[in-house]
Amino acid sequence: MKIINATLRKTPGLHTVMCEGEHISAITLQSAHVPPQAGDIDAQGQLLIAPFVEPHIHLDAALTAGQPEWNLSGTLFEGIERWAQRKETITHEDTKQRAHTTLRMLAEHGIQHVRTHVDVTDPTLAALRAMIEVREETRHLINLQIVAFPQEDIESYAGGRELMTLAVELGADVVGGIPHFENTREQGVSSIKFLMDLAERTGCLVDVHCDETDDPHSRFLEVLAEEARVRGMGSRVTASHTTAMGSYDNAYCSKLFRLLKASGINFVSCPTESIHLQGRFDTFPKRRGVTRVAELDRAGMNVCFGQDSIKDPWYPLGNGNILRVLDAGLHICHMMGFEDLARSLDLVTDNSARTLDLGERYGIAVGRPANMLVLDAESDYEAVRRQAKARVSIRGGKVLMTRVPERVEFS
Ligand code: 17E
Ligand code: FE2
Repeated sequence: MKIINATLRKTPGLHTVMCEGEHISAITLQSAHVPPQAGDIDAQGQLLIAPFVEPHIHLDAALTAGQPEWNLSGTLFEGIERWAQRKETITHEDTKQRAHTTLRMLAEHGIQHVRTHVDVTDPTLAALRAMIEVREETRHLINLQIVAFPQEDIESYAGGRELMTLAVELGADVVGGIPHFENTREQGVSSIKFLMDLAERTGCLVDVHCDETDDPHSRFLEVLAEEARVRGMGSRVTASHTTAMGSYDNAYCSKLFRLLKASGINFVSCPTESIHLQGRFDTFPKRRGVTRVAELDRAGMNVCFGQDSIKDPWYPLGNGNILRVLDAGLHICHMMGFEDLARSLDLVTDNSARTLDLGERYGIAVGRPANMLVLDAESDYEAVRRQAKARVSIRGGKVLMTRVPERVEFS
């Protein structure tokens, strides 16, 4: 396979990218636009990028909004209650079917790597067992990482530690946590020590729902970062949400940032989700309830954007389009300066791939898997402004999907 007339991010000129089998075999700079020959994919000067990444979604809960009741307060806590009701009725087939439908939506939007949290506070682990099958059944579309996520806590839930351990034995890739939701601060701290031990022992990655609250006293991030630093595990550890950081005062944050940087951990922000769920206990002025994305980024830390939900008890909208989240996130996080816009796709591609620890399994470079998108835009700026879609999605050196651009005709 050969892709011609491609614009690569951060590299001037038009390029030809050759694939052999499932890998990229050559990348050459063209001296001019070249005419297509039979079988070539002509990027027509538009961006050829590594696939979009979804670093944070809850596939087990997707498409269950309103079942059996809607979240009327819009809080995280009512979401957890509504989900506990729906969880009683989940089945293996129901979970698989909703996960397959949702993954297809993600693939349609050019996503080829997904990290999903799956609730393991269920004595039967029904959703986890289903998702492990889905991970195999969807390999042609995407690579799926499964997080053992203790939605109703590790320490405050009966058998929580055993369920986490069993989930990893059954094949979870990543260890999760939710320290801010444990009954006490001490349980939050001990849940982090437990989950870091589990990950270190088993070689799993770590992704913790951490301080997803507007409570400025929720300070589990420092505990997670220090555990990661001391164990030398930073690049394998992610703190998701960290919305309390939007409420920390600057004096504390300036000390915290020193530790965060030394730890080398990754950050995921879900800006559409957080702008919806947080700020719910404020009147006016009302907090944005989102972590310090621009500040983390400017301090040289790795931060990316995720969707979190599609039509679930926490969030009623969503459609798989990560550029919608990028658009909203850039607004919410005050990242609309030209320099931010001009590299905005980092937040949904390279930074997310680093969070997922994909290493050489990701990126447009010789020897790496031939997974790529031709986007309907010539720059990051235009891609986010126009909510550009993937025209072609290439996976393993073959065309996975093509999109016929919509045509508008005035009469
Ligand atoms: N569970 C949770 O604790 N937080 C969220 N944002 C979602 C599920 C979607
Ligand atoms: Fe989440």
